Amino acid sequence: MTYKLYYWTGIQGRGEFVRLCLEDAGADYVDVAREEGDDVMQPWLNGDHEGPLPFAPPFLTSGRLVIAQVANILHYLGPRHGLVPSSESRQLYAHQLELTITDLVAEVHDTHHPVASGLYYEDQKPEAKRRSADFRSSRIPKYLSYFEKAVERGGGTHPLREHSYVDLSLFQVLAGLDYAFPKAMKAMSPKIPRLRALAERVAKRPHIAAYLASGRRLPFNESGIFRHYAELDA
Ligand SMILES: N[C@@H](CCC(=O)N[C@@H](CS)C(=O)NCC(=O)O)C(=O)O
Repeated sequence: MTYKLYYWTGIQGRGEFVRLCLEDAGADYVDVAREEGDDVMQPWLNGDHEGPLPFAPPFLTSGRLVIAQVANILHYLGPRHGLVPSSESRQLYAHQLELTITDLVAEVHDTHHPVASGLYYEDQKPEAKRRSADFRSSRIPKYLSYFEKAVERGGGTHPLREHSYVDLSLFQVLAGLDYAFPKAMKAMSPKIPRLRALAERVAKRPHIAAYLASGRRLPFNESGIFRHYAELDA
């Protein structure tokens, strides 16, 4: 069965967390908007389809299923592709960690759009600067120390004691934060050795290494979630 992933073209965005899972699994999938354009998603968002109604991309179809919300999509894909442990308690913990990553991603978005998503960055620069200063000094350390501790508790290499979709998402979080806030992340790095090692291992996984070297992996840019504005990393 071929999965269909729906996500905005031109950016990694939140779709990338799903792509990394599909790529690592070697799953058969189509990145539909990249083939047919962003307009292909509109009927789904307007509710012109049967079944569950997605609020926003990314969403995934699998046969008759329509699944939205990154953490929910990964909660569905994980057990099907051996990317989460089999016990209920471990799956709940994986989902909990992924929801925490979702919270972090929303805060990353708000560093450059603290007032309104519908306004340009240029229309909210003073607020973005203020928000980013707090994000760098308080939120990056709090989130990354938490995930570092989770890896430590999982035995030192994975939060779930084995490779899982959470590892893939943590790789993406570090890659994105390194791009957006290189100075802050340089200062943070000595405090997160286990997370750094985890990200290096993920990048070397054969399917992930092949994906990262492919044209399917778009570069980060200033339209996505993780944006580099030097003034926000000052
Ligand atoms: N919590 C959702 C957030 C989804 C989301 O905000 N998607 C963005 C693109 S990255 C979007 O298109 N939002 C439209 C909107 O919020 O109006 C998830 O993790 O999937």
